[in-house]
Amino acid sequence: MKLYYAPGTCALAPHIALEWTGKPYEAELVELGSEEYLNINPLGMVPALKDDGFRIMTQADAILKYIEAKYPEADLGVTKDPLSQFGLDEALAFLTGDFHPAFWPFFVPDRYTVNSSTGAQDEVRQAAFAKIDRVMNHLSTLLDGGPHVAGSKRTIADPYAFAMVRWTAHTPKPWQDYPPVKRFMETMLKDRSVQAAMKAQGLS
Ligand SMILES: N[C@@H](CCC(=O)N[C@@H](CS)C(=O)NCC(=O)O)C(=O)O
Repeated sequence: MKLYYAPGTCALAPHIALEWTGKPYEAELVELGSEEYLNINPLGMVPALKDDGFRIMTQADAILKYIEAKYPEADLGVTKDPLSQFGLDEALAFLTGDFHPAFWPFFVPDRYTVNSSTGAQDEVRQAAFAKIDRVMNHLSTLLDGGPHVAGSKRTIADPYAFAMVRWTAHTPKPWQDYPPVKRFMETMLKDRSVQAAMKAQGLS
């Protein structure tokens, strides 16, 4: 299995999940937007995954689910009862559909307005920050009931949240200002596999 990543992006999530499986894998650093990477993944985004004989796989949540399904012995999912499954799926959908998109207008405001003035770009960032704060508050609520994003055990939702929560370091309200998220992040940062994936991506 080969994971394509750019440092500190949401590709950190499957990188941690792969570390958690303990199975062999490769991780290849790519340059976002480069011709070379577009030839591998026409969407030009990370993460992407290549597994034996299959086409390139994209979409962080689908990749995480694939890793979980491929290595059941790593126990990165939940029990098969419908409510547990719903809890994990709901968390993954929140992370993909609400959490991740909240950040992009903040980081690349020029994609969200055709007005290139500093004022217009700042307005996009302000509007984006309000949404980031909302999703961080919701994540705080999820983490208030226990140390994991979904259910009562470690799942693929944990590294997914971890990878993106790190981005709040660049916003006016970093994760340390949301107490349940702070507890979660500090626990994750002590995890050896998390540390290994971060080291491999040149992150501290
Ligand atoms: N829908 C994709 C989005 C992936 C995505 O936006 N990845 C970011 C990094 S976190 C990226 O590659 N951005 C490059 C770009 O937007 O050009 C997924 O969930 O995997």
